Amino acid sequence: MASGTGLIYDERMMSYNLLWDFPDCSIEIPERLSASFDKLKQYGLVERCVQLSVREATEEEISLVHSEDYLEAVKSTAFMNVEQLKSFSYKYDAVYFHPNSNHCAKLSLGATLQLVDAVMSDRIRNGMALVRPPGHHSQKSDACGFCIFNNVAIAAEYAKQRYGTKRILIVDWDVHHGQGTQNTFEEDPSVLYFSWHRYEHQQFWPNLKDSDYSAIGKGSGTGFTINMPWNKVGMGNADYLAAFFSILLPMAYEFNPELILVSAGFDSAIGDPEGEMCATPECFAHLTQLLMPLANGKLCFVLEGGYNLRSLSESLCMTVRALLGNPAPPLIGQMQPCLSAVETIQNVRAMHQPYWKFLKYHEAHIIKDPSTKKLNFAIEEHNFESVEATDPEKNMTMPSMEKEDFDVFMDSHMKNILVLAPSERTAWAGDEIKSAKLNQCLKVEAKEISMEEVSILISGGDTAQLENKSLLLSLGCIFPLIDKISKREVQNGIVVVPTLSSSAIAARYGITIGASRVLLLVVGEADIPTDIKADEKILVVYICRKHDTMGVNNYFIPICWKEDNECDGDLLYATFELILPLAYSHRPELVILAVGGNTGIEALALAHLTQLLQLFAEGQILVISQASDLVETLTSSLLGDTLPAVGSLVLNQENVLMLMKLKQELKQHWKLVQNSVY
Ligand code: Q9C
Ligand code: ZN
Repeated sequence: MASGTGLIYDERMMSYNLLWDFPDCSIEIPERLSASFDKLKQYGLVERCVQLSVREATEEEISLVHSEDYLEAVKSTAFMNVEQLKSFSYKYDAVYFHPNSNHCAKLSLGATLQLVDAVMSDRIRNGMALVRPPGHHSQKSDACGFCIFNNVAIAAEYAKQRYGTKRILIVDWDVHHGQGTQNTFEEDPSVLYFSWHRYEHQQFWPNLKDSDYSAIGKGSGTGFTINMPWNKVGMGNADYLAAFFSILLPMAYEFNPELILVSAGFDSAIGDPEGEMCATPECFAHLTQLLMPLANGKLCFVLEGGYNLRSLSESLCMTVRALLGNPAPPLIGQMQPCLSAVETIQNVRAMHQPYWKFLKYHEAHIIKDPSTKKLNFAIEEHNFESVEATDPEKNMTMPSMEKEDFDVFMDSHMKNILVLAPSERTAWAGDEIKSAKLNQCLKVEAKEISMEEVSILISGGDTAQLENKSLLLSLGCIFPLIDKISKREVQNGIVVVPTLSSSAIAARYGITIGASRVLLLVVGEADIPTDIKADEKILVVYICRKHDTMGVNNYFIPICWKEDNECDGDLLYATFELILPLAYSHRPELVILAVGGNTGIEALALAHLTQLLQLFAEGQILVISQASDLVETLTSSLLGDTLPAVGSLVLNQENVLMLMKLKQELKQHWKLVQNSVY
């Protein structure tokens, strides 16, 4: 299995800059690279990465996307004086040339291809290329928007040609539309291109109709271009997450890419003068971690934009930390997408519905005139006070914030969110099980638990089950694991038990030793005591085949599946549509996943779920498994190994319709569940 995170940085890419007064381009400065690299050093991330060297791309490689004439024209700029450079630059939109531009553009592309080579040949698992010039605006025969050669588009063609890669996902999270990349692949079904971008109904640069949600690709590539236009500024963590849950992730899982290229622009982060968005740096750790279960972990990040040096460097560090396997810090801010974001999401889903089974069952209505819709929303648009009043970061998103104030905000914000990861990743307790993976984990001794100790955890009528001897034995393994996790001596744990009923008591125990909120996800059958169903500190999602709708409320959510279906697809669908939004809203400080023996769900699908649940509580999760044959796979997921794709993703219509109904009931209370205006 490939391991390690590659990092590419080379000072030579700082050797060009703007030589005349040209406000459109003044923000694209060499310090963007050095500031990013310095911050990586400061956080000790550079030495944790595998440093890769840079090379110049060849003309043949450039020609994978660009025309001969354009290549020659760019070459000629190396010998121009300032006047000539100026008039050459003005033939294009928002780009400047310098005598070193050609050399740097070749290094920038070469760095990108080095990263792709290292990932595709399994020398590393994933990586980040710090490059300039950026690439995603550049076209076959045009420079544009600070971009000269389209690094990511060429990388995709290169991977297809050199490695026979059949499905490539490009995630363009830069705040501008990568129209150059879109144009390259608009008729190509082997490349799924996703871009979100500031759009403001075409008022924002590059002001193209083709950046709207209605541009979905052409010919056999129809359905393989996904545009998410943001029609308001101020989009934040909840909006970005909602876009991933509602659109990108379901489509990406269905597409099943062999490689993911990320056009990683950080002008979509808070404080950026171009984007004017509000996502905080740790949001990029979450977005990264959400992509890591895909493509067998083969992720290549390539820098695009990002013009607030502080925000750029912090966000980039968060991304690299995630690539290295560190759990993401919890996200701040109110977990509610704004109305404008939800309108965009609904329109994109409606456009793509004919092409993707994961989108097939949704509201297919397009909202043409957004101003006439005013439904169901507490927040109509971001008003910069949507961060909770109790948050010390209140008002952080003021667009007029001075640089000094912004740095003060960032200093305190980063100090608040960064915690030291436990030195040990995974612990286990219980009887010996044959599992090679468990040998890589810390064994924790079980302890004796008395009935009295347990009976104070659950009230009244539910104590009867405590007579059960095996329950006490199970808890004797579970409690020490939760102790270790909560003391941060380990990050996560796994245990095999005969009955899942211990899981509800485990959740309560987590609360008593200090977690403010727990997420308990049960897949299989378990007795959930009434007082735990009613406990607002414990969000219980209970996925089963038998109906247990007693005591349903916003904190006890049964998802009852129809008998005799295989449910791998349904489980993933439920994960994106419901479980992840619920969990982000609840903000658990401990996650407990309990899985039964005969759930009809493949181990691999459960492993994906296990990996995704590590997005919460800084990865503090306890897996309670009824079946010992799941242990190897689930432990591997807890250890952060890469996962193969889930085999078949069949959706059962009945289950999907049931989920949609459930969403309708829950969205009033759990706002992140809402992804249509209805
Ligand atoms: N009045 C990247 O982020 N702005 N490029 C032009 C015209 C150009 C951004 C404004 C922004 C280019 C890679
Ligand atoms: Zn950009």
